[in-house]
Amino acid sequence: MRKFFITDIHGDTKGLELLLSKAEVDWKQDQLVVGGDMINRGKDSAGVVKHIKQLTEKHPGQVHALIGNHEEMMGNYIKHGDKLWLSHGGHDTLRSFARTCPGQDEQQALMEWAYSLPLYFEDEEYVYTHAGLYPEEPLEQQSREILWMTEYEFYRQPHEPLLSLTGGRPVIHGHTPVERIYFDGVRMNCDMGSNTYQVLEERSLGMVNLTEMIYHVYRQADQRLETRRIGRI
Ligand SMILES: [Mn+2]
Repeated sequence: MRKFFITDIHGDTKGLELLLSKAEVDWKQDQLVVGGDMINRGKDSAGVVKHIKQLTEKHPGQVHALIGNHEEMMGNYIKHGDKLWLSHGGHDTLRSFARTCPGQDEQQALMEWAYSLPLYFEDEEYVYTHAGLYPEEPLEQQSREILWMTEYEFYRQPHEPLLSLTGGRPVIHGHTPVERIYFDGVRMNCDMGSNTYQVLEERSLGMVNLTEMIYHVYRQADQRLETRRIGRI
């Protein structure tokens, strides 16, 4: 059994599909965790959500999807009319859902699934979440503010309280684009800036193989796939 993590897909169905086949995920035994921010910015938000939802239904217990701050914004718009989402690509995402889902009900159900996902997932080795964790709050009582935690805020926390919160397990996350994936023994940021990174050439989607400590990178500018070793710091 191998463990995979992908996060911040941001509407790139093609990248997602290429990485899934490149990683040769064995759906009989491997585990895949999706770290949130499936939607906004890219062209096919609804396609990504639909694909991930299908994977969780086909392989329950093996595929686990988490909420990101972009799904949170969508939920706040749908439930409370909070317009923040619209300035983060919500208009295009609404159109994408309308295109992808034949009926209003299906559209509603797909969106609701995405914004009702849990804040974290844990296994015996790792804790997975979108952006970060507050060491002073128990895992099951984390504030929803963790979805917005900046890399600066998360990485300035000392190691010990964080590891005592997780029972010694490192935290696997996304949220802030990075060009390379590094592991400091406590945290690993796997967001490679899909449809987000300021520098066009650096916009990528990463599929992390935590078992072999490697990651596959799909570079959006030239549509190339690369495999790299996770850096240790
Ligand atoms: Mn993101």
